[in-house]
Amino acid sequence: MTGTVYKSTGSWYTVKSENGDFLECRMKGKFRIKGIKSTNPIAVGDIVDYELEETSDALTGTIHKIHERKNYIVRKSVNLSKQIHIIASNIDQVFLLVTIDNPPTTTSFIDRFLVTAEAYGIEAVLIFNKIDTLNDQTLDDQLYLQHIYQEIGYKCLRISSTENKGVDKLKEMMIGKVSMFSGHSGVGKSTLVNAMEPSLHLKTTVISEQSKQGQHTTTFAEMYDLSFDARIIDTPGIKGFGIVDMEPSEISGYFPEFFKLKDQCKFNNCLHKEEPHCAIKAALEKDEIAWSRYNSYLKILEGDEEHYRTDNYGEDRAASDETRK
Ligand SMILES: Nc1nc2c(ncn2[C@@H]2O[C@H](COP(=O)(O)OP(=O)(O)OP(=O)(O)O)[C@@H](O)[C@H]2O)c(=O)[nH]1
Ligand SMILES: [Mg+2]
Ligand SMILES: [Zn+2]
Repeated sequence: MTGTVYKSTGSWYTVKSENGDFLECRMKGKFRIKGIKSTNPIAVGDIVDYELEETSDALTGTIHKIHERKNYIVRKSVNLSKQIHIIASNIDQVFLLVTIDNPPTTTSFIDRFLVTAEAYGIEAVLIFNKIDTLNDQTLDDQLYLQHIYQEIGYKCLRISSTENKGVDKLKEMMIGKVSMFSGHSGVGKSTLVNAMEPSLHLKTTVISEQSKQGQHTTTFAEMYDLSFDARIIDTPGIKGFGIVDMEPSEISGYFPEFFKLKDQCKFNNCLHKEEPHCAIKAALEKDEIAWSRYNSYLKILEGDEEHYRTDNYGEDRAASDETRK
């Protein structure tokens, strides 16, 4: 039998069968995807084959095959093994929720996320959430950020999940698709799912008054069928985003505004650092490329890891704050 993984808690997977029933399944044997070593062999969104298993008290299943993934999105775990964690698979688009100050989202975090989405060929859309909370200063910051990303070509939405502003436009973009919400803890991912589908009553928690950080309320990625022919994967908040190893020469290809110009650099192996006649540096000087983007690029090039606090992906973290650019 074939079904889709809607939730994974580590050892158990909730699978939706083709006729719409949900079944708790375990994994049989070991799964490896060619070349990658992930902390989770099966991810939400995976299409799997399973067999029914009747025990004395419950009907469960065992998964014995994962169908080839159309795509998947991963982040690197920061424990020593440098394993990767598959956040979700077979998704049509990913929405990154950004808040300006409650909690703060850095451009470095946004850019790491976007680079990963580009690398895995998944369309990313930015959602500026909590627009109802903006004051004069933070409104300027928000509009400036939106301007930067729109210029590059990323779609941006302005939403208030609690006041239901901008939600209809988002729903329209989700029809007929599998979407994923990502972003720091506390940006309002689950609140936004509730705004679209109040009957789900997903758990949400106020952010900490003191630290301005979320409280890691959602603990497992989970997919939900929505009443308007859409599916959404709500995910646990992520603190930092480790980029899966890339060759230095390929990184600028995942910055669309760099990619457009790089043929005009004098050297075809230009890394856009100190090289003469670099089209990217020239564009930067003319303010045609944002400094925040260039700084993110340099950080990724240097292999700078973002530092992490504990989040819900079960990894060891070094506690350190990212600074907002
Ligand atoms: N004012 C305002 N508050 C919001 C908005 N969206 C979410 N919140 C609040 O932000 C807090 C955190 O929301 P959650 O939905 O739990 O955040 P989350 O992104 O799911 O967090 P994790 O599950 O921890 O990753 C809650 O108190 C929400 O009510 C919004 O648009 N405006
Ligand atoms: Mg949540
Ligand atoms: Zn260059």
